[in-house]
Amino acid sequence: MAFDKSMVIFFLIFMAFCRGVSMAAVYQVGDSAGWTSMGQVDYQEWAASKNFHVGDTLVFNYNNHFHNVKQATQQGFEACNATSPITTYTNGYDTVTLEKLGHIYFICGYPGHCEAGQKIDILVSSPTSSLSPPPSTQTSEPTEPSTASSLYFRYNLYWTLGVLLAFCLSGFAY
Ligand SMILES: *[C@@H]1O[C@H](CO)[C@@H](O)[C@H](O)[C@H]1NC(C)=O
Ligand SMILES: [Cu+2]
Repeated sequence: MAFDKSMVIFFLIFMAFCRGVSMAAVYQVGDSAGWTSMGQVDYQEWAASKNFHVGDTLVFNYNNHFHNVKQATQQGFEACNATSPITTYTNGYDTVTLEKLGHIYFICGYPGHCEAGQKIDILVSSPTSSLSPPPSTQTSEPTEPSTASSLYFRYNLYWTLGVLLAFCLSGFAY
């Protein structure tokens, strides 16, 4: 029983650790193409292929002679209107940490660029609860000391932790 409890605690600590690691994801907008108006990237498609969470970081990589990044309101995003941005970034390598749930909109402020598709709507969502809950600690089952079933439980738990670690390290846990 003590063994089972310590394993459950280990499992919970592990999950917290995994979550912390996963939440620090860094995404370069447009991947290797960066932040561009040349049409190589469908930013809506790019954004739809990711799961953004609070704590993740976006990197806008671009030539700042030709582009900038303006965080826009939903109206500004939809109308490609960059006249009253929430924030303007002009470094050419700008990092933005996602701080809250919901949509965050970015457009390029150079004439015609947003219209050409240099705009992105990032939806920051809470972590999915697709993972199964930790093993039950209920004591209602018969407490026959069965070496076979305890070994099976142990094997099963290590296997589960191994799979979770693999998911965690590849960034797909959340
Ligand atoms: C752009 O937005 C500003 C302020 O939000 C507004 O005053 C202006 O009329 C808008 N321009 C266009 C062309 O919609
Ligand atoms: Cu631009």
